[in-house]
Amino acid sequence: MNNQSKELAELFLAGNEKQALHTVQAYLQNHTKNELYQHILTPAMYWIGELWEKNIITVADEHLATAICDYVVSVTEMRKGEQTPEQKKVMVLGPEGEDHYIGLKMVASLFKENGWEVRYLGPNLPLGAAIETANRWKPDAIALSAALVYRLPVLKKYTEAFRALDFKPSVILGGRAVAMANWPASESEGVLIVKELDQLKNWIQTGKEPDNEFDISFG
Ligand code: B12
Repeated sequence: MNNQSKELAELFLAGNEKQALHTVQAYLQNHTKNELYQHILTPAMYWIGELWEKNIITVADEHLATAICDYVVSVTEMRKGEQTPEQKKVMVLGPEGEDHYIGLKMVASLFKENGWEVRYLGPNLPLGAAIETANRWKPDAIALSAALVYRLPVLKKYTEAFRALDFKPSVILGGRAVAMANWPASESEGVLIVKELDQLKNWIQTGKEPDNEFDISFG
């Protein structure tokens, strides 16, 4: 982990919201938001996860750190891009049972920065509610996140349901569990499996799909 991530993680754990925001804003003067999310905040939170797993910090420390991370992501989020009739739309959500949502917020922020209209529906959204909103709003894409490997079957269920919609939205899958999965490649037309935010940004800007060595089997 780099020094900036460590410094920020320590500020999160110390509950130092003001200094954390200051550090992030200074970093953003010569880096992109994508770099901040992927290279600074994500390693900081992963490190906090390790400290938590090893009982070096308590669950309360982790909650405090997460709340401050959530706060800095919200403050640094910026809407850019004109509202046009052709503006693309994305729905961003976590499936039922999934409580982790900082990554999802980063994804929503990246879409907004690139001029997409975003409906951020948060984590733990029942499938029926997601389908109902999708049918009403008809997004071009639906982005889903899973942090825990045992969530992958639920992710598969949501993906299949979204791909069965008559307007065929692209389904984008990401998150720690998805990045760690290493299953045999198979046909998954219209489903994009994204390991990190750089790949998402590239897809948003160029339409180029990630060239990962693995894929998730939907067979
Ligand atoms: C904070 C936290 C929590 C908080 C979440 C609150 C919140 N607001 O999100 C709370 C306390 C609720 C929680 C609960 C649990 N957690 Co937790 N949690 C974490 C922690 C410390 C940080 C998560 C985080 O914010 N990471 C930072 C974000 C930015 O990373 P990310 O989600 O991976 O996102 C990045 C990419 O993956 C990508 N991305 C993410 N989503 C998407 C989607 C798309 C479409 C795309 C393109 C990209 C993308 O973008 C991000 C940018 O880099 C992690 C540690 C870790 N390694 O992540 C543990 C961790 C994930 N949790 C863990 C566990 C075990 C749990 C619990 C089961 C604990 C328990 N016994 O109750 C529960 C399960 C809750 C549930 N039902 O989902 C374990 C999982 C271990 C495993 N074997 O899989 C971890 C790894 C901690 C650990 N080291 O043990 N957790």
